[in-house]
Amino acid sequence: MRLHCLPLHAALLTALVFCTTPAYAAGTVGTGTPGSCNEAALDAALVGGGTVNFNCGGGQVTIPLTSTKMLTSATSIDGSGLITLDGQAAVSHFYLNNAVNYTLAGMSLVNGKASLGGAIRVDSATVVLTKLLLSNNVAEGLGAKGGAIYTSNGTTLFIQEVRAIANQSDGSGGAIYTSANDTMAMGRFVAQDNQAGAGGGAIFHRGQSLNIGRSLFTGNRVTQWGANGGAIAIDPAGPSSVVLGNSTFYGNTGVAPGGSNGSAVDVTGGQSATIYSSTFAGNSLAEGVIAAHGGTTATLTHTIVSSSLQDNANCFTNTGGSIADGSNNLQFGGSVAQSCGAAIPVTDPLLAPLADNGGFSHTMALKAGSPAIDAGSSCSQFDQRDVARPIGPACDIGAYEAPLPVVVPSAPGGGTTAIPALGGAGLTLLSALLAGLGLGQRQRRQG
Ligand SMILES: [Ca+2]
Repeated sequence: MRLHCLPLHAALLTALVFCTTPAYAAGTVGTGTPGSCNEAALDAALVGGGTVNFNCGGGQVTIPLTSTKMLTSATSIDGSGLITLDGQAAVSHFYLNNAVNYTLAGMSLVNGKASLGGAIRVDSATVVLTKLLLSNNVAEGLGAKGGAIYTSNGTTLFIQEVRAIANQSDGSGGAIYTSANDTMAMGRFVAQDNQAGAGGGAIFHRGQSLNIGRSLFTGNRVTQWGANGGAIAIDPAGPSSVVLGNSTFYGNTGVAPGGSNGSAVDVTGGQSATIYSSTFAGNSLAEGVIAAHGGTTATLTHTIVSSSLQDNANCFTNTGGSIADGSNNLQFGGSVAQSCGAAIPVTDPLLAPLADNGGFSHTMALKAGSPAIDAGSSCSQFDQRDVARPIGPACDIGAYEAPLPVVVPSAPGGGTTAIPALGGAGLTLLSALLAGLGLGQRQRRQG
């Protein structure tokens, strides 16, 4: 049996290597026309596992599903970005069972429905999800978990370049729920507008290791009184390791101050959590943007926690929880100015609106004069956009590394005009234009 080993992003999954085993009869869905790509053809291609591709005429094709695809053999399915599987608000897409490897790539899984995992349920398998859109999937009913994805029984889940948008769980985990003994690592993930009745508007993590890097959480929410974690609720069932880095949390919400803990992130269960090089802004309607309780310590490093609402502390702790200042943080706003720690400076980080600044997901750029610029030390190698740090004399606080300011002579005879905060493409274009005009001049930022 030949093994195909695909190294995942080293910074996210240090030294982890994922191996698929596509040694079974390969299946191709379709015979070259959109009409040939139907559910029966998909069912036939999936028999026995192996590598499954699509031959549907080269355009976008939607295949309505009437049954969940129950897989028990190692399988790798690649839709090449052209295939949508539609659960028609009646069935989920995949139930990945057995202790084998699965890869799902290049597909949109939409309109799925189940009680556990509206699109994908995983039981004890190792799964790679890459270049997927998970949208409008629902976990419905009493005990619902995981609007798009539910894992259990020692599952290992790797997620890369996946967008989870507008999924919903009546219970916990608007997009994803992990059970005890499961591990999950994700990079370049976007969770937007997901909703959970109970905890974790985007993610509810009960499992062991959780590693999130270079991701965006925006517009996620919890809806029931007492539900925690507008974006992420972390409540491990046993020993765990939780690390969140180089990510932006914007506009996530709880139910109300006093009705939820952690409008963005809630950690409990007595396990430590580390949050580094991340930006929190515009989250509201909970006790704290970041909440730690149940004996849990959340350590912040190189992180901006900013709230514009006067009824919302930036950090909240109770029942033995604590927030640790791991150095180089900023906090701003909120009714309790230094709620993330007395040693953390309270100052306006001068964040620009959430926007496309390059990279896989939107970020909040640092405006000129931001105290976050060059205020870090020994940051991670890349920011949320995969821009190498540091730029300038030091790395920046938060998920976004600001470009060098461009200084242009304003007029013959003297004076300069700073043009800050251009994205990489804009900077390249401006440099080219200036070079053409004989004005090219980049100046390293001082201090
Ligand atoms: Ca810098």
